[in-house]
Amino acid sequence: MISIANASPLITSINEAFWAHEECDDLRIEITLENSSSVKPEGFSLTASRLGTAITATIGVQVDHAYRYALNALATWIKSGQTAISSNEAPDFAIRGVVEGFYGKPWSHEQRLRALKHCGDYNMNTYFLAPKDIPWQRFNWRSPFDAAFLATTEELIQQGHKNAMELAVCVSPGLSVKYSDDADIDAVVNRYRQLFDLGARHFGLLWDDIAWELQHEEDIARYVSTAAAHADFTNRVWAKLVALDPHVVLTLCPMHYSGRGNEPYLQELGQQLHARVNIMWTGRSIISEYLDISDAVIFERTTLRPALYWDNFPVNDGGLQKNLYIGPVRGREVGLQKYSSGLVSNPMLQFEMSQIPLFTIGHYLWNTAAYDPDQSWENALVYLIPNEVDRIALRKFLRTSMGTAVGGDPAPDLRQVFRKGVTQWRQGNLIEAGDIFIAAGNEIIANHAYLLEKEFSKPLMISEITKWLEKYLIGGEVLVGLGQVLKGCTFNSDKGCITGTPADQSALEALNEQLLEHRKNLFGDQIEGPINELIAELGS
Ligand code: LOG
Repeated sequence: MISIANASPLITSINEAFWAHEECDDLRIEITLENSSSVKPEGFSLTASRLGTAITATIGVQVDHAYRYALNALATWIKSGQTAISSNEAPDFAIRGVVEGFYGKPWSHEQRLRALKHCGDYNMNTYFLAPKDIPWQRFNWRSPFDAAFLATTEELIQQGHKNAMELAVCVSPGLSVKYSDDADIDAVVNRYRQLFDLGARHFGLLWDDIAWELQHEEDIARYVSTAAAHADFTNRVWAKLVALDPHVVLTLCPMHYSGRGNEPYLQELGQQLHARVNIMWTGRSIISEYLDISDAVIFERTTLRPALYWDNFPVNDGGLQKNLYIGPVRGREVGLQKYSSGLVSNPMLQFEMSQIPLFTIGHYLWNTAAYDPDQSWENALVYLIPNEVDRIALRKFLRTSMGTAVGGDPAPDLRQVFRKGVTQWRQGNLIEAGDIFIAAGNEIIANHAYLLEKEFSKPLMISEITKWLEKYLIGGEVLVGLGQVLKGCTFNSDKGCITGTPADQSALEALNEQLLEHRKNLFGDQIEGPINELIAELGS
């Protein structure tokens, strides 16, 4: 039972939605609200203590939705089993969240509803809805949203509010817009007004992945550059939008969204664009291994506002579909929030798997200095896979694809296997070396079978990674094969190298071929690399 005194309607709905998901039936939780002046915007103060099954908590917030972050902290503390807590926290980044902006099959409505709840759990506050391959987004943007779209979007907006999340629906007119045409301004504003009426207050206008040159005679006559057209069009939209409500937020994705941050387009756009419009930026590259302060400073000087990062991690669309980016986010600098208005992550096509990196991104955005990628990753698994045996099993698989997009070792455990195995074979202990690989391979084969059991507690996760699980099994079999070949070879101690028959060599080649044939990536190059070396050695 949870009772809360003096709550606003928003806090009440956040409270109800939150405890509907938490298992705390045996607890009596009493929460007192105080309007605390000691907390920062979006921060909270929380003191709580436990006496048997009775929990008494006092929460202070400046803005209502921050109450959700206090509840997250309260629930974490309850699970920790400690008897008292006293904390006063606030997020580092102002805008924290997701941009569903990838090419390919968008997330479903059900997934989005769940995403909004998850993002609330990750202390995020913003969800940009910007799926690329859906007609309403980039192709028929001139027509108003239809009733079916509005109905599902209203549900998303409300689910967002219950979870401290703002849904920012985006419009991408760039493929066919006539910048000088007022009718096109009205078309965009009409859509925003429809969303505004549903309760939306943050809107997106995206100019990414479009033609760089002006297309229409009227536009060429009116504008000196595409940047000038983008600034003018957006400013005209902004003027109408802000007339609806002075507190609205507009975020723009520029046409040049990656690079050094001092490109002429960005400079022109930044100088002409209304100061309150956010500009997105993916950093130095489309997929940036690092997002750092020195680049952020250049961007801010150029565009006269801090970057709102569109972070293309862990996205795996287009040519990246063979990869699963399921490691923690890395390479985002401590303190970056001082030079940035926020960061939103473009996730993978795989909704369930995306939750792992997103959880870690939530940690980073809340407190960059305290962010520990490896620890946060382990916490993500505890949050997502409560069953411990299943978690351990899935963890073994996950640790064969820890992501290379933002650094980190793709297969850290397998690296250790190869270190041990290769050390043995260099010393001439081929039987021991072979056994190491056979054991590792058999462990993978058994774990693969376990993950595919009907009773596995996370079937949705498994169904997203079927193709990678095929590769996982192949990897296990190849390791066993490698071990068997090694055990049949001899060590020539004069030359200090392994000798084998041509049949051994072609057996190894066949094993490598098996791995290469499968189109999904797993294990980094941990297996192929050493096998190739061994093939060369046998032939020398
Ligand atoms: C697209 C994005 C896509 C991503 C990764 C931005 C601003 N736009 O290169 O929709 O998911 O790359 O492929 C993009 O990043 N353009």
